[in-house]
Parts: sequence; C-alpha cells; structure tokens
Amino acid sequence: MESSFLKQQDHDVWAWIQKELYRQNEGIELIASENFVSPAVLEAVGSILTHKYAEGYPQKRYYGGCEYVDAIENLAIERAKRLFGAEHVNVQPHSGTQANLAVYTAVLKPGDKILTLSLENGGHLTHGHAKNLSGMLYQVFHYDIDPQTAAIDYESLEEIALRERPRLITIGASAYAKIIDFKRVGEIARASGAWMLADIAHIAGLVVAGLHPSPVPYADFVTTTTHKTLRGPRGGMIMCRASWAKAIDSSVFPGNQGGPLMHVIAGKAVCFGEALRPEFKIYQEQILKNARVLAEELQKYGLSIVGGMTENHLMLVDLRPTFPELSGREAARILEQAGITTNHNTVPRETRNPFQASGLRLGTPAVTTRGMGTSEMRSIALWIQKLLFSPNDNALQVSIRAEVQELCQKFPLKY
Ligand code: DSN
Repeated sequence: MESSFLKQQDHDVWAWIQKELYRQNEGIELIASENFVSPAVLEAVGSILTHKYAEGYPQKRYYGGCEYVDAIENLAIERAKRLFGAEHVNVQPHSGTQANLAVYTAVLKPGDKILTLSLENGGHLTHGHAKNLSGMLYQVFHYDIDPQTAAIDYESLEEIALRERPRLITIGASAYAKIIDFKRVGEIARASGAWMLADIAHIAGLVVAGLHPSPVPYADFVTTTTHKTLRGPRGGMIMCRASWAKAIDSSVFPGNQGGPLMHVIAGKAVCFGEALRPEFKIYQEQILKNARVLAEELQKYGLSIVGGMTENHLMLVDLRPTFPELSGREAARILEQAGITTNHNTVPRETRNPFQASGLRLGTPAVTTRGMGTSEMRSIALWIQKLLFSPNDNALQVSIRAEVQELCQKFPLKY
C-alpha cells in the first residue's frame, strides 16, 4: 500500500516498506504463525487511534476523551465473547507473551510450580523457558511428547501433575501438529489441584470455526494472539471465567502494561467481526485441507513429517531421516533463496542446538489467505522436494524462484 505522505516525508522508510511489500507479494509465506490481514484491519491499525491514551478499562479510564475508544474496546470484547463463548475477555495484551505473563502474575507467586510443554518439544518461550521471565520466576516442570506419535504424553502430564502438584498447568504449543485434548488436561488439572491455562495462539482460528476442540469449557484461562490463524492484527488476548475477571484485568493493567494500543484493539474488533462471518469457517477448512495435502505430498517425496500427519494448520519436517547433513537453518536458507519463507525449528528428541535445529516448520494460513488451494500445495511440495534434494544447485533455486513468482502473481495481496 502506497502512502504519499510517507513517500514525500521519509523516502527511506517508505522505500523499505515497498521492498517488504514486494517480498511478501512475490514469495510463498509458509511461516505457520504469520498471516495477511484484511485491508479493513490494516486501516484500523493505521488509524488516528494511535494518538489516544486510555489507561484503564471502558468507563474506568485515567484519561479524558475516551468515549469513542471505550465503544471500540467494548465492541472488541463483546465480539470476542461471542466468538469463543468466554465469560470474560481482556483485549489489551500487546502480545501473546504479555497475555501469558499477565495470567502467571495473576495466579502465581515467585517460586510456584508450573507444568508446561517445553519450547524444544513444541511449546513456547513463555511456557517456562529458562531465558524467559516465566522460567526465571517459577519452578518449571515439563511434560513430554510421545516419541512414536509426536502427541502430548498425557500420562506423563498426569503423573507429574499428581506428583508435583503444580499451581498451574499450561497447555498449548507453537510447533505441534496434533489435536489437543483440552478436556483431559482439565480433568488432570482438577485432580491435581492446579489451575489450567490453555494457550491457543496458533489454533484460535480453528477453534472459532469449530475445527479444533475449544478449551473454554475446561480451562480457567485461555490466551491467544490475534494474528495467526485468527488473521487479525499483532496482539494478544485473555479469556477467563467471570470469577477471575478482576484479577486478570488488574494483572494486565496496571500489573504488566500501561496504556492499551487502541488502534490495535480496533484492529482486533474488526478481525473478530470478520471471524464471526460464515466465510471464516470456509477459510479455516481450506487451511486444514491445504496443510494435509502439503504434508501428504512431502511424505510422498520421502520427507519425514513429525507424527506422520498433521491435524491442524502446521507441520514439522524432521530433516534427519532424509537429509542427515542438512540442518533446519540451512534448509530454511535454501528455500528462501527460491522465495519460500519458512522457519527452522527443533523437533522432538532434537540432536542439534536450537540455532541450527533439525526441523522445518511449515504452515498454511498465509498462503490460504491469498486464495491458494490444494493444487498450489502440490506445486509447493514439489519445489521444496527439489530444492532440498539438490541443496547446492543455485541454478535450480533461480528457476524455482521464477516459478514461485509466477504463482504468486496469480494470487496478489490486496494492498
Ligand atoms: N508464537 C511464536 C511462533 O509460533 O512463531 C513466536 O513467538
């Protein structure tokens, strides 16, 4: 999108944005956590609402002039409640990280025990990683992944929960391709006297569409980002039972954040409005179809998909069986040379350090937003296969890059 004001005033920033727009338009985006917002969401996020300070909550602000941003925040909350069936919603977290930390600080004291999935096994940095505040403040225990199925080992989760009696169990993932059994985790949490936090950042869109079980009936707290499968602006959100409303709200503000980003909250309201429409379900169904076909095709070419088949919007390719010498980092670099953007990722039972990793994480939300379908997934799988089997063939990278551009031009971004 061209902004003549920006172009005239600050040509450097404008020019970099144009280059980034070109990169997004002419490349295949397979990063599982990225997506493309609607022009309406983009307009809200780029609006004059960025000017407004609104510390506090609707009708309880510390600043004057909040009547219109109050209406916008209330709309976002009301739409989110309808979407997820949640009793209470806080739309102010600036990110998923802020949302998770706000839940932790609402229910935990430093030194309390938490039970989570580790980052290395598909969890998230905020699920107790040693270098994250969650790992520094709390005593962290991790449940495991079943090496055969790559599914969460619910028995290990239950055994550790009953033994350690954590104060909080966090369930949710950023690199996990199986359906999560939230009901079972809720039962374990209750049996062990723990609170339950479900982090659905990756699968929120699937949950809204009824294509993944919802944790809302079972979890005390549900956090999400709004920019992944949900296809909204960058940001976070917390849902909880009504009895936790006050504690969560004061943990977000003033506990963890100051002024909310009202332009982003407006973008969230627009995104939730879009997600309430019937076509959102069709979009989510296509994400799943595309992911399955992409995984099937890659398997057909001999690539190893962790856990055999994806059940959601993403998959992890374990490079070790097929390309023992190729790290995830190097594989991602090769694909990027041809205009296919992915990220390297650790795989269960990882043998490399996380900066190299042995896996590639691939997801279909962004390509599906562009309108690509299963036949395009077949082309993408073929290109990935060719590129990884000939990692030093620069001419091949150049020729596939041209094919990638040709495909992308048939599915232009709407900006
Ligand atoms: N949410 C992570 C991802 O999945 O990419 C980043 O924090």
